[in-house]
Amino acid sequence: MNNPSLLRIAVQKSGRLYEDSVHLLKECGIDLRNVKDRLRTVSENFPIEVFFLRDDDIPEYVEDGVADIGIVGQNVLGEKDRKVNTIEQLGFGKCRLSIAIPKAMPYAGVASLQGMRIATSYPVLVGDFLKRNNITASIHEISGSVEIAPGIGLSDIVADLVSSGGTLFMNGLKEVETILDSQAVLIASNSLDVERKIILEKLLFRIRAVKKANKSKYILLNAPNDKLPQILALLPGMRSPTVLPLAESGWSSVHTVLNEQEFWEKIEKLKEVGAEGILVIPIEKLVL
Ligand code: PRT
Ligand code: ZN
Repeated sequence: MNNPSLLRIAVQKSGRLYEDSVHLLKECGIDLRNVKDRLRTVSENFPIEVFFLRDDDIPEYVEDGVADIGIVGQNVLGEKDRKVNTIEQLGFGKCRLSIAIPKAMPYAGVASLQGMRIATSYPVLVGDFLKRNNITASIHEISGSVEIAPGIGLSDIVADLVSSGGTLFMNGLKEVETILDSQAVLIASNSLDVERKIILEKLLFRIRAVKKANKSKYILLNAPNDKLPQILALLPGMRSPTVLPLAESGWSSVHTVLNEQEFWEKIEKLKEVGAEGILVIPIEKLVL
């Protein structure tokens, strides 16, 4: 019998998602000791048990209820087509599944893919893409080193994951179509009992606080009082910015939280309207 008071999470055992997955759990305040070289571990301060698995197997384990939740790339999820719920995008493991062709090959849109031999580890996603676009092409499923396939005559073109584009470039290939944009997501079984749902809610609450914190910065700046209206007009704040008098009369200290996306633009504008001594501090957790 499984201990019903533990939420079982499946994460990648080693590979590109391992570090970020374990880091996220740790940022959520979950103690995981001796995770290296272990297949499972139970946290000492949160009711969670972690299973370390190959990423390809995670959707199946979660569908079957062997694990309650899991962290996996949307690319794997799309390829495996398992009945699980996607409950949160996690913002790491970002990549795209793209079609790439030899640099010298002419390309005039998807019609150019007609009749091609495509090497890929994602036959389902690629097959769907071809069908949507009314293209007939042959798919050669290979499990790794896809990018060398055209060079050794195994295929004409490839469909593979791309992040920086460096691997394609080094193999003389160019990206021509994006099939899927992907990132790591939290998935959950359809049949969680009430007790595990409650633990999952607690975990999700923490994950969202960590994500918000990672996207935000705490800003402190000094402002001459006569410039305060213009400075405050630039700042959103959570309620409103905090304004405190400085020891030097005529000056105030302004504290607020800024979103990562608008950060640089705001900082430049704040300087233009008279803000000085701008201090930027990372936020560990943000609970709204
Ligand atoms: O052993 P296991 O089966 O668990 O791992 P794996 O070898 O199948 O997967 P792994 O660890 O390579 O990747 C795990 C997940 O990371 C993937 O399923 C994606 O969701 C995500 N991810 C993010 C990537 C990449 N970025 C990525 N760049 N997965 C693979 N790549 C490979 C790509 O296949 C190509 O070979 O990196 C190369 C391209 O990278 P760039 O930067 O040169 O474009
Ligand atoms: Zn894998």
